[in-house]
Amino acid sequence: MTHLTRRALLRAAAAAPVAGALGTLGLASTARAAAAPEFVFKYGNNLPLTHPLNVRAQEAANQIRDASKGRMEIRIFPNNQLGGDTDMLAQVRSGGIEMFTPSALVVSTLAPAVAINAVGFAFSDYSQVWKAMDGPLGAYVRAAMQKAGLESFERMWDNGFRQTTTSTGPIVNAQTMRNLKIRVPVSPLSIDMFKGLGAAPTSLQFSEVYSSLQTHIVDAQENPLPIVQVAKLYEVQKFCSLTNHMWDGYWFVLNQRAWQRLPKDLQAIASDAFNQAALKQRDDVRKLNDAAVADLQAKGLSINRPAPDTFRAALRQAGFYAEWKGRFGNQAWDLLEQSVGKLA
Ligand code: X2X
Repeated sequence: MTHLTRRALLRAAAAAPVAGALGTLGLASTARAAAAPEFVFKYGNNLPLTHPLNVRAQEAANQIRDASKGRMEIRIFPNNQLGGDTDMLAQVRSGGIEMFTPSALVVSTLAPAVAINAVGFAFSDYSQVWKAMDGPLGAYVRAAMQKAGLESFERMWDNGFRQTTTSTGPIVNAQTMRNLKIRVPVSPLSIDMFKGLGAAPTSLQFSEVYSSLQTHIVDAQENPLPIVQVAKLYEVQKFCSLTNHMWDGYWFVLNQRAWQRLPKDLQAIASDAFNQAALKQRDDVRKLNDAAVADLQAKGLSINRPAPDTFRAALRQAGFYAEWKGRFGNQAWDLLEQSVGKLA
């Protein structure tokens, strides 16, 4: 027996129809080890467990465990347990974690093209969004991520149309954005856009948003309503203005080496599970959004609906669209305009 490697023992144990039979050879503990998964993927994200992203990702993880007969396990680390977005992006590239769901805004610090979906006031509704992101624009962006060393599943997950909350007063037009101390994600596009609107934006990781609002390091933030709900931002904000200023989604990205090491059958099981879960998650977010205004009002937020024209005009005047068309390049910009119409 001494020439048998641990790996060979594991294989033998895995092949044994009745693991207990190995007990007679004194291998009971090895047989137990054989039940351990061959592939463990650590998955980090920045959202509370109650967000549909975590609920559906856990379902996908269970499905993968069952369909792979225990060969693959996804371990979820929600709510910035492994660090903020910038930390997790570094970890998924180095292989410290295998999976991460960054917002497109955040991936753009690595692959600038990825933020194209977040151009201000580009998408007007979800039918435009999913046609583009499940179609040519999404394919373009995934190729850009791959060049930067990140694999991704086909289906993007929803974050939502971003809205503006403040502790100071409602945003009713571009004028009321003037000098607003607003937190935005770590993303050049967000910074530039809010500067174009006349505000005074600061980039902070999501892990710092609640406390920076609470201590008035910033007076405002912008996020889709389901995030305002699950992260309880209504506790530290008074006004919510439905600015709908950009659509944001999460890419499910994977460390390239870890993905390539995964046998084809497990790749198929994992991508099927996560792509199906994405569609359910989109539906969850839609339902949450439908009910969110009434819920947030009941929790004390004062809600208003500003018209978009003054914001668009301010961005045009600031040269925002011309600047970002140049940065994204004609090919990406054309793909976006094919979905939403002429922008500038
Ligand atoms: O950081 C944010 O605001 C969030 C939660 O929307 C993102 O992940 C970009």
